[in-house]
Amino acid sequence: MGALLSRLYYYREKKVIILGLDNSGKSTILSQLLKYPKKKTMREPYMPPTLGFNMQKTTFKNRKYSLWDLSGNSNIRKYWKCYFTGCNGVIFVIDAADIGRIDENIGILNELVSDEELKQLPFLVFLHKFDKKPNLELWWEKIGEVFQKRKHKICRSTYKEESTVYAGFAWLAYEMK
Ligand SMILES: Nc1nc2c(ncn2[C@@H]2O[C@H](COP(=O)(O)OP(=O)(O)OP(=O)(O)O)[C@@H](O)[C@H]2O)c(=O)[nH]1
Ligand SMILES: [Mg+2]
Repeated sequence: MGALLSRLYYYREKKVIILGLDNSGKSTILSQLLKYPKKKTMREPYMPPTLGFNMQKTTFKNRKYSLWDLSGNSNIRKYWKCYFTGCNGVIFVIDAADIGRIDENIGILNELVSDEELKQLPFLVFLHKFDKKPNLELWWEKIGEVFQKRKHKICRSTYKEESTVYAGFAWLAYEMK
């Protein structure tokens, strides 16, 4: 009976929220995940800023997910919390080429990491737009300080390479088991 229940839980749809500052690349990453397992590289995406949120369902390696892409607009961020309930994992997307927003990113990450509803959840951080050759080491150091021993993974990503996004998501999927 216990084995059956844990199997049912394993295959139950998991809720993932995709957070990050405006223009960081959340909707682009969502569209990459929706294309899984196609390996065709994207053209430079035309993505208008998300208004409110965009929820899409997908299947990744035989398991179902609802992916909640929330707007990063500063007026909308205060409403992110409304979407935390029932969440199983968090993706945080950073425009790693925008070094001028490092403090803003780290401040928000600190708030998220200490949020009661997100406390037990695995965090996947994408250092996005690495095609622009950002200084990733600086980000790694700062983000490492935020998480310390807490469960997280940092992956670089770009619209030019789906495989990096899939590898990161595979880690999150495993941790949400
Ligand atoms: N160079 C480069 N540009 C990218 C990449 N991914 C996305 N972009 C561009 O970055 C801009 C923002 O991408 P979005 O995916 O809309 O960002 P977002 O985080 O959803 O933004 P909001 O909805 O406003 O919160 C778009 O103009 C994309 O074309 C990438 O890997 N490299
Ligand atoms: Mg968006």
